[in-house]
Amino acid sequence: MLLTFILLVPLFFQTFATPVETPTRRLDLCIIPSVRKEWRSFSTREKTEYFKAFKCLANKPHDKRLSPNPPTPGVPVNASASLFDDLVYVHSNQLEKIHMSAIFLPFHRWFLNTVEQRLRKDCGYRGPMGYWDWTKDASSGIQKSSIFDGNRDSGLGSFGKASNGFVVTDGAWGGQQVAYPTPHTIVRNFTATPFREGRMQPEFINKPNQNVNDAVKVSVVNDVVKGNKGDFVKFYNQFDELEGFHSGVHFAMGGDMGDTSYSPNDPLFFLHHGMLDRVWAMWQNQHPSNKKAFGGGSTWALQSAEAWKTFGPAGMPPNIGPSARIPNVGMGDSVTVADILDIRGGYLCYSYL
Ligand SMILES: *[C@@H]1O[C@H](CO)[C@@H](O)[C@H](O)[C@H]1NC(C)=O
Ligand SMILES: *[C@@H]1O[C@H](CO)[C@@H](O)[C@H](O)[C@H]1NC(C)=O
Ligand SMILES: [Cu+2]
Repeated sequence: MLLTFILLVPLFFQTFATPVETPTRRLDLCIIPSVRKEWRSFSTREKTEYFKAFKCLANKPHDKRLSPNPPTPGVPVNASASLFDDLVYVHSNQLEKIHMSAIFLPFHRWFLNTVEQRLRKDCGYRGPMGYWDWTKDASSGIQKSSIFDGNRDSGLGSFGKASNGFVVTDGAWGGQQVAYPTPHTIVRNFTATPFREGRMQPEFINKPNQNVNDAVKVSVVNDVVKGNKGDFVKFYNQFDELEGFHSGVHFAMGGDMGDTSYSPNDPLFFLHHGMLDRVWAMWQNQHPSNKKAFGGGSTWALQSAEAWKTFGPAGMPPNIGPSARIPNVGMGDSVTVADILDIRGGYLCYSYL
């Protein structure tokens, strides 16, 4: 204890002696982690502040640092779009590199943190970040979750109506204009059986009748978290099974959430991915050999049914390790996977309640 103190004190002062902000990364101590909590434990005021901050990003001008190389196919950068849209663009830009590949979890951890930092620095947001623990809704049906609240200031909004193309008209984000891939307002078209309804090419699907409410059960999450000791590839293959809780929830929501490239248009994305990041952190905390475990393919195997069968979610070679750089598309810090493996590791500083 005393030794720890002696070692930490000089480090503490050194942190203040060197500039805290650098163009690439911060290396300060994580003394007061920012909190991420379940959406239902936000107060109404906290929910309202959360959406106010997102709307603030949607009212900020385009950030010229956004630098796709190359641009998302068929979707050039729109200089009249907002800072919020820029962040959505970052997610769309490297579709097949950052989904169903080893870097999926690190990229999305970095992405959530980058959005959080923009909410705080550009929009003065001081509240918590959130997650949607869908395991709480598995038995009643996720579409009946109380999170789909239509309140204009504090609600995530409900589902659109068929007669109106499933456009979301209520909640704080209903009617909000987003720019990518083309200007629109968000859509949610729910089905509990997205694979039976062809929302993913059938050649990749092993369980066409999978019901999303079976994929989000607490027992499913427990299996993923408690198993796969020390083996990131095995863990991630089970975590991101195509019919599982990650893709299952996206495709079940349909509309914007069902679009792998542009799903962050719907603020539900950030709560869903908060939960996914939390599940990864739970696995990391389950065993010392899980903490720094990382590896796998660098691009998705969704190019052919054969590649998918061979490689699965953890992706195709060339393989990458912790020194791989997270593609930031000019936005946010440029960091490696190693920098974000610990959510309280200095560069990142948050914790899940
Ligand atoms: C660019 O974004 C603005 C603001 O959302 C929108 O009005 C405009 O139509 C967009 N242009 C294109 C070509 O999509
Ligand atoms: C809504 O989902 C159903 C079933 O998956 C599909 O047939 C329909 O085309 C979708 N409609 C819209 C507007 O997305
Ligand atoms: Cu994604």
